Amino acid sequence: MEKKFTNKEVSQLLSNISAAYQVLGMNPFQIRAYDLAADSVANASSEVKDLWEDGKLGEIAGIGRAIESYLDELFKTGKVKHFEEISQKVPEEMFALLKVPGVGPKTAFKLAGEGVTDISDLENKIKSGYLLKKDFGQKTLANILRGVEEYKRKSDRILLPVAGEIAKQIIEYLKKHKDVLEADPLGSLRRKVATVGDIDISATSEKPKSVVGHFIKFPSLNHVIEVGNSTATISLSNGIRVDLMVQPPQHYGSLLQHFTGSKSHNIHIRSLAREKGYSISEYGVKSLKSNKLISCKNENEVYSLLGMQTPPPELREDTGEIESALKDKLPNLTQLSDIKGDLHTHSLWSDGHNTIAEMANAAAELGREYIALTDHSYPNLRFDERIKQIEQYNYSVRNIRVIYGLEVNINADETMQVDDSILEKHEIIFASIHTSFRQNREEITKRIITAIRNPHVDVISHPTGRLLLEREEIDADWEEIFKEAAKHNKILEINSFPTRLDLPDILVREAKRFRVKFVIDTDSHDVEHLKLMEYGVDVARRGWLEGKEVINTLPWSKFKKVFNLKN
Ligand code: DGT
Ligand code: CA
Ligand code: CA
Ligand code: ZN
Repeated sequence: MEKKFTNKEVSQLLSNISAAYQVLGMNPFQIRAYDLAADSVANASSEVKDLWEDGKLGEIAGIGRAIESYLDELFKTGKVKHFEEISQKVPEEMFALLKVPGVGPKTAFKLAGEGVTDISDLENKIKSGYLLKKDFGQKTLANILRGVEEYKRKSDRILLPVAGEIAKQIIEYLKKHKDVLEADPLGSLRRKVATVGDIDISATSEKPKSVVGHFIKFPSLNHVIEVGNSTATISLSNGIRVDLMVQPPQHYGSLLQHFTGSKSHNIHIRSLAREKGYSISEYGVKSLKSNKLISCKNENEVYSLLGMQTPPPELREDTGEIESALKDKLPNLTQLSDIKGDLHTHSLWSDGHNTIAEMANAAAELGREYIALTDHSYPNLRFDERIKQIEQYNYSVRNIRVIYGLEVNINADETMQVDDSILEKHEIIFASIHTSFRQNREEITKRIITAIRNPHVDVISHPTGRLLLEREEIDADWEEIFKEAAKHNKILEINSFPTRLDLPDILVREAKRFRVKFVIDTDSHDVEHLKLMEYGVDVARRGWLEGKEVINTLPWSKFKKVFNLKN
């Protein structure tokens, strides 16, 4: 099978060579060259292997001639002889240890030398005191252990759609059992958190024990972690954990309320309940006066007993939703059916997989009234020809309007990837950071603010640059950015792509306080991606956004006026 070589893998390989060079005490300039190359591959907006296939490897700044020829060898033959020779001079185990934040090449080398084989072995050998006896300081080991915890936290979580798909299968399986009346996904999955720790499922049945018995026979089960009369925890063959809780119908509302969480929401709700003379748990609501259980078949009954509205699950983080619900003042959150257009998409003109017509037809199929094609503004793109093609499409089709836009890189030096004369020909401009993510706070903030001030820029897309489970957010002064966006009437994107979900929910809520406006879009590179809009809507809801704060909830007749577009 031909190996794929993703940017992540290539970048990892180059970092490993840099690490080996460092341990072997090689020339600092060579080391620097590998670090630079690893960084630019990790941050490249296209797949490096694709560029190589097109003979465009040289276009990536940061890859020098020597490394370019090694990558050529890698993609041609699947390996690099020189890299293998270098790697053989250091213990192989050190490379796995480098994944721990804070562990550099020298430490990894030393640890491997002491017989540490992988990250979990590292954790054991610190906790058992073994490494303390081996010439590692207490403080160093405490730092490493903190790095191990951080690594575990990050790698343990799963993306929301992945968790959703698994939960769906389990629920279908549960519902096949005759004693299951209802089954629902709960926990962080129901609150639509961007990443999920474990999957929580509830079921209602008169015979909880028989439901639990069925659950622990789920086909892709790896092993049963814990099992009781009405609860069980299992681990699936892919390592994901699933919790099940079952309650009879008269208390199912209490279970839904408890198991949806969050923990901090529940703690607040329970103390509120006490003030009102109730005790709330997953098993039911009890009146403190009569010491009797009160039946709550659904969640609304629990919340209304406390004299409040039912907060949408996405808001249940104890960040003001309880106070609002008590005052009957919950926001009217935006929803998927409000969305009228998709404004960030790519076609074959840049790195997308489909033609403009295919993208537009698929969007129309989903009920969108408009779609903006915002291909990357590669400087050698035939911009005029592309615009003409879009205009021709618009001329021939009535059910959707295609907007010709661009996604333009904000260069590290604050300039734009292409001249203003190119930007001004287009109907909408998205500006985004695709390189040099690790500039300091002052530099990167200024970079975004300069883009906001560019009169041609309409939207800042995926503002934090994070890639979930992969790349941290940039370090920027968000308050400054939100103020500037509000002042210049510029829009911030909520990117629906499940690895991005960017702006993140917490920043959405903060930006909202500055009266910033938003668009929710898919950043589709394929017709299939157009369906990912729901995940961006989830983020908007977790950020407390109402429909009126999201520009692409406007029907075309109003949207075109905001952007001054012809029909
Ligand atoms: P996760 O799994 O890390 O993505 O986050 P959650 O929110 O799904 O947390 P999880 O699976 O530990 O627990 C599911 C829900 O159960 C949680 O959202 C609220 C409830 N819960 C768990 N532990 C406690 C607790 O100690 N006190 C209270 N009041 N509720 C809890
Ligand atoms: Ca959970
Ligand atoms: Ca759980
Ligand atoms: Zn894009």
